[in-house]
Amino acid sequence: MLIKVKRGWETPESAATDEGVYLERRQLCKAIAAGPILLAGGAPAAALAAAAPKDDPTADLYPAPRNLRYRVDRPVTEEKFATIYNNFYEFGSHKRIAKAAQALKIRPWQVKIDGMVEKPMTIDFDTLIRKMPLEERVYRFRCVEAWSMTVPWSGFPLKALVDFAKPLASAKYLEMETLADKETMPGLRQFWYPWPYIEGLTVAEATNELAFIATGLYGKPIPRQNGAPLRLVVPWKYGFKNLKSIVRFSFTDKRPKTFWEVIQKREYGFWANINPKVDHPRWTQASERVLGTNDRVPTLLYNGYAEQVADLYKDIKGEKLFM
Ligand SMILES: Nc1nc2c(c(=O)[nH]1)N[C@H]1C(S)=C(S)[C@@H](COP(=O)(O)O)O[C@H]1N2
Ligand SMILES: [Mo]
Repeated sequence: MLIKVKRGWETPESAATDEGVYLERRQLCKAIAAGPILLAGGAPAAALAAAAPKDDPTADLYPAPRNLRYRVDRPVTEEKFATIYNNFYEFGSHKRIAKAAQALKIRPWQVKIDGMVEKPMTIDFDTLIRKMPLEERVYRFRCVEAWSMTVPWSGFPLKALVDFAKPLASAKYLEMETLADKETMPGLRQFWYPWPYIEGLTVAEATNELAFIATGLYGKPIPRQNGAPLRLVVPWKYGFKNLKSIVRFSFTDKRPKTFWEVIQKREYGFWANINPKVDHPRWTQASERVLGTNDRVPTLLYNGYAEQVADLYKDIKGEKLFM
């Protein structure tokens, strides 16, 4: 039994996470069908919790305390769907890469922090994570291909890493890079893709309260197929911005050339903010299929996070913000 120091936003029942509670919550949501739903409490959560992999050196950090500020009025996607239907082109350009991704070597894992920072460094993931304030957040997630899910990520605000990195005032963007390892990633043989997978945010976006680095999923260390040991989560942007298995955070004054932008700039831009009224050139973005169900639901502006992020864009003119 883990004893944790309670933070202000923590309630007793939020200290543990498990699929059972989510399932129960799902039923609850179906029954109520409208309005914000409180997290199910009172279930013997700890007793139901699935075990974290014992050989993971961060296993003791999970489940992280849930931050109740970040919850949504949608049922949480069942773990089995979020962990078998994935996009991770390094392991193949289709959705069934979970098995192949088990080849990913996640220890030792070095993270480089460089570019326009006070002091460039390379830090071991296990050292880094223990310097960061871990919590759990339930977020919506919307892929540009018009499927969506709702999952509990564990991790820390990207802002905590930015503060730790101490960028210079001249830095305007944060460029991030995924591991590119030919030995374990068969997708890299598809040489026409511009490896490594690069993504980027403005520093203002990176320090927005919603920008999150996930190290866990469903109250356990994050599975390889979902981007172990650390991946970006920016829920107001299309899925492809949420790069996986990050090895480098680099501060720069030049806008990064992102992976999908290099492949097809007319379809996948730098900003990629979610907007149901701005269609993809080849399909509508008005609605989305809910992963693991036959439901289609309307897509929301900024994926439902306008309150937190709309201000970031109010002074930006002449940019394709929703592409
Ligand atoms: N390195 C890397 N990160 C990636 C991708 C990828 O192919 N490679 N695919 C992206 C896309 S298109 C989506 S929708 C999400 C999927 O995340 P999930 O598999 O955890 O649901 O990962 C994103 N991050
Ligand atoms: Mo995606």
